[in-house]
Amino acid sequence: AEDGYDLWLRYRTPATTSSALKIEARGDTPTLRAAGEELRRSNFFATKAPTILLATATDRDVAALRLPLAALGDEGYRVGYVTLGNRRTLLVTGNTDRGVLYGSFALLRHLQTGGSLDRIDLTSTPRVKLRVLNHWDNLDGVVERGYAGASLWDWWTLPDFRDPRYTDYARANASIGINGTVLNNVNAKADSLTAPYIAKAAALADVFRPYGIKVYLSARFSAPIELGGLKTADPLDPQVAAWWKAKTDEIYRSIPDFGGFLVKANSEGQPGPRDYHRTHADGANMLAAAVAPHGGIVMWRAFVYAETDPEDRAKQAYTEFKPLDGKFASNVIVQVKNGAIDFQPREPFHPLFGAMPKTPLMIEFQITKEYLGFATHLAYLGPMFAETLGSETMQTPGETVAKVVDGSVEHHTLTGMAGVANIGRDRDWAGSTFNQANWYAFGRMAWDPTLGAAPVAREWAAMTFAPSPKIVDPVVAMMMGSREAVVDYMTPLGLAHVMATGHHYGPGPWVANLKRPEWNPVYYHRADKAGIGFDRTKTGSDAIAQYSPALARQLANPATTPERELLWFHHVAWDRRMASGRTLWAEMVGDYDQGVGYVASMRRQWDALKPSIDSARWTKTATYLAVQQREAQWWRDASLAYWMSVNGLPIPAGTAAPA
Ligand code: GCW
Repeated sequence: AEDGYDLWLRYRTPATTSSALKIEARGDTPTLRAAGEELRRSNFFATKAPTILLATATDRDVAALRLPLAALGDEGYRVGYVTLGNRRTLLVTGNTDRGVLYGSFALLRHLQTGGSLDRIDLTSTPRVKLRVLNHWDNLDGVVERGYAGASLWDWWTLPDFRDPRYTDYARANASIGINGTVLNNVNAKADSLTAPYIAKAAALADVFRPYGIKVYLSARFSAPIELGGLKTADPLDPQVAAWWKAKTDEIYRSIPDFGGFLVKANSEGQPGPRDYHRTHADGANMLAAAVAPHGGIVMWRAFVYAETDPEDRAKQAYTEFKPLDGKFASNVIVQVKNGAIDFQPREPFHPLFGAMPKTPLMIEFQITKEYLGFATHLAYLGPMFAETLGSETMQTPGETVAKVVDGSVEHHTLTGMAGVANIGRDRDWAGSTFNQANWYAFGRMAWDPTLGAAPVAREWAAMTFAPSPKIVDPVVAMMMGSREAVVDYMTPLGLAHVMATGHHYGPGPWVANLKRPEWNPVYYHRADKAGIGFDRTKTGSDAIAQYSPALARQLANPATTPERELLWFHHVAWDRRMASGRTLWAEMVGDYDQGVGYVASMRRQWDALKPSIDSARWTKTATYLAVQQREAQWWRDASLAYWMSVNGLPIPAGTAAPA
């Protein structure tokens, strides 16, 4: 039965056998073997059976063709027909085995999406260097903010047992170009750096290596105290630096191509250099020195906010990091969240993008839907990724977040995109079929941040279901508006962080009694009798001053602030006139309603697809859509009831009809 295990790697049409497929690989490396095996899994080549040649640019026959391969770099590929000794051959090539592997997956994608076998001309090079999943997996198997079962890593049976599922995980990632994985939670335990866990990580690295995937670990900054028995973890203490160097050398003895460390420091209770009155650069550079001789890197997170700091939480990362621009070692990349607060259904882009020209910045997206309805709500995140990546920083002409991330603005070569994984041990990996699309879209957009959300959704739908417009069109139509629907029924018009406390599931805009003020939803929406929204202009927290002067000028005025971000930047009167002519209050009510209505329309579209989709995947999705509709209504009704208790206004006529 279809249970979603195969993800988008379904090679089912045409349903013939692949016995006639001729594949020749030049060289016998694990990566070329993986490429050949992948092609052999498919049924695509039976009828015409061209010879497929997997070979790198250094192969004598390939070199003789004098193809312009240099520009492909060390991960790009070229797939197309060539004539070799009078024989028409489908050549899959690149400068490295990894290029050939990515080319093999591109070939499969071409055929899975209905491309013809006769005309093939696929060339691509990734625009971003580090395309990395962040697993928030704890060593006890619990995944923080994970909604797809326990951790995929079975620490109990590693390193001896290498579950074949680890290989399937690597295949799925390689198919979308992901080339790194951080195995453990950023809320890290020092134990992950002990010898037994290094051996377990090494076993996973062995499985992933042929697929071009490097392993990284989250490092707990206080590990020298906890594991090394030192009195301090002060990054400027020579003993501390020596401990990290020795630890790093130990890791590289087991994992020669270890990628490096990811660090969450001085945030939400995690230890860090600030505990010793050192800067984040001091901390990052100390670790960077330890991994540098091995070619490793440090991904240092900018997600910081301190308990003692009364500053607007949205400002704290910039306040702390902007002055450190130019102070980081060359193998450090600062990892900046999507959103100055925290992965909300919609946040304006983070003000650090464009503000630290001397420092490579990678973006961190959350693929798991902590704030967007967990596993059950259907929310395709492609449009959210694209919206952020396409945001104009207005620092230099034409500068977008994507161009900061891909290094083109400041000519950085260390570039990256991280995605907090939504993967667990569920049969379907991600908790639902449509959640798989978010994993897929993350990988594809990390490879090329300029790919649009819709083309990526089309690929995914064709591969996941079937390449028929009768299926792809409605599925893509459902997906494309789904994230906006979540924004509408949860956080319309720039609201944020109004979710219930702790787990973040369901509405909680009334919550006001948590011990840290900046955890309370009332801190974010600031609704009162007069109006609603967080004033981030000069009369408020002045967070807008962290953007470029040109953008800050726009955001200073509610009239020139995009309405979708209005309440993020301004405290606005309930009766303010919106572009639609409605009052703010009527607009809000209309948005909540529209979100609920969208879910109802997705259910109708899905119902119509019943005859075209296998029953297991159809039924699970249909059930989840019913849950989503019930909960969208809950969000709307609970939120409106609360706002009405604050503003005393009635529901405007013609809106919020009970569904
Ligand atoms: O989004 C918040 C989450 C925490 C998470 C933290 C972070 C890993 O609620 O669960 O901790 O952000 O990104 O560090």
